[in-house]
Amino acid sequence: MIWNEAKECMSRDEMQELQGKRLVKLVDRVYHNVEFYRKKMQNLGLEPGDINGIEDLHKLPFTTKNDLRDNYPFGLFAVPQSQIVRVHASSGTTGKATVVGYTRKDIEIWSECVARAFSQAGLTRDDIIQVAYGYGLFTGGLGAHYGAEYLGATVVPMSTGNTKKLTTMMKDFGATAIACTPSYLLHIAETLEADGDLDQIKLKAAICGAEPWTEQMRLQIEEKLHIKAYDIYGLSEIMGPGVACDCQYHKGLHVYEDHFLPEIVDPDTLQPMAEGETGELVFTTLTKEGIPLIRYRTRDLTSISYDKCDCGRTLARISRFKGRSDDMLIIRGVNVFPSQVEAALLEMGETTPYYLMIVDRVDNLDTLEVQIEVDERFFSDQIGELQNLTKRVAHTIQQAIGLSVKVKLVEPKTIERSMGKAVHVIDKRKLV
Ligand code: DLL
Repeated sequence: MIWNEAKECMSRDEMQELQGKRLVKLVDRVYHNVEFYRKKMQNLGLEPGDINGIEDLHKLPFTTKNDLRDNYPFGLFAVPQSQIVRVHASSGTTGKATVVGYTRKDIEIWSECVARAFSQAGLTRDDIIQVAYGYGLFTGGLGAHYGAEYLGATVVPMSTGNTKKLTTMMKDFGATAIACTPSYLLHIAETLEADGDLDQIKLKAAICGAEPWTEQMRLQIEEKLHIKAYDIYGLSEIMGPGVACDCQYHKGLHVYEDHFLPEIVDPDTLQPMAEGETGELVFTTLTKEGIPLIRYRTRDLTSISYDKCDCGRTLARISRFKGRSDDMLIIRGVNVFPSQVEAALLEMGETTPYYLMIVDRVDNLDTLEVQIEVDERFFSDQIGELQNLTKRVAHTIQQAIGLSVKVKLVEPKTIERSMGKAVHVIDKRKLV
């Protein structure tokens, strides 16, 4: 059992003392090893000696996703590349990915955090866990995998894509838990239902995250599959899955704040907000070696509370997410920025810059259609050319965002012009 009273039930004073000590060390480390932070601190007239505890956190500069992109690929790493044992990457706001690196110790702490999350979901070494997050540069698959192994459970590394095989193995292996996105789990549930297999499975828990979902959707999953579903949160820049997870009381997600120091700030003024108020979640990684980040702006909107949970944990709790303060979409678990589509179209130069992304959910799977205006001549007698261009555009967008898309080329002036900010996205998904 990974449940660790020493870490998860500390008094607030003890936790803050631990965080303060770790913060002091972290600031010293980044100042001496990461030019980006040294310069940022020097510009603010700060030296490591000015940071003596978490009461000094507000003096430190913020970090954004763009800072990672500007220092692509390894510019923010705080250790020589020889100490990095793995990299992961996620989408940036334009073409370049944001790359993160892990030392051996980072992987160990990450695995422990995910194991703590699984443990909160009641899982132990006796469980058989199917990991159905994508494996690869995305942190979901390997993150959940290492956490499940750390717990001592039996891991079935399914990844995504072959639902029939997944449901067959779920039955044959007697899987007791699954880790995947909530929308994919609903799709899996429907597949089981359609095949009349719902009573053939031994599933008891699901650990779902990587995309926004509602409490109603969690209850729907529980009811359909007769299981308990838990909400796991994380982001690649901070680590991956396992930054926070809810427990059996579902009263917010416990943040593993011995490693990730949370703050809530006003996304416009960047001023700290009071307990219970909704704002942007910001994290400082207290123990990361590979790519430690100071006051990283997640863009995720939530609130925080510090009172003790019914489960006994005293860890800070964040409420279910209320959206983002930027325009990032999460489609089939993949982070997509409209600006990526725009940049790809502009670079291609064969269409107009007028486009509209329509996101929907069909049979619990996200779909993306991109409508783009093209020159009138394609609609006269050049049907073949229109089809060829459609294929080329689809390929270009697919390469840019890493997701298959349906492209519909439309005549000039079809897409509604906006008086204010251009509307590039219609998100029809209803998070039931
Ligand atoms: O999605 C890591 C992850 C994998 C988390 C598997 C949970 C399970 P990124 O691809 O970097 O990392 O995307 C991070 O996804 O800033 C949120 O906007 C969103 N997100 C992640 N978990 C949740 C959740 C992974 N439980 C971005 N609820 C984050 C709502 C979530 N949004």
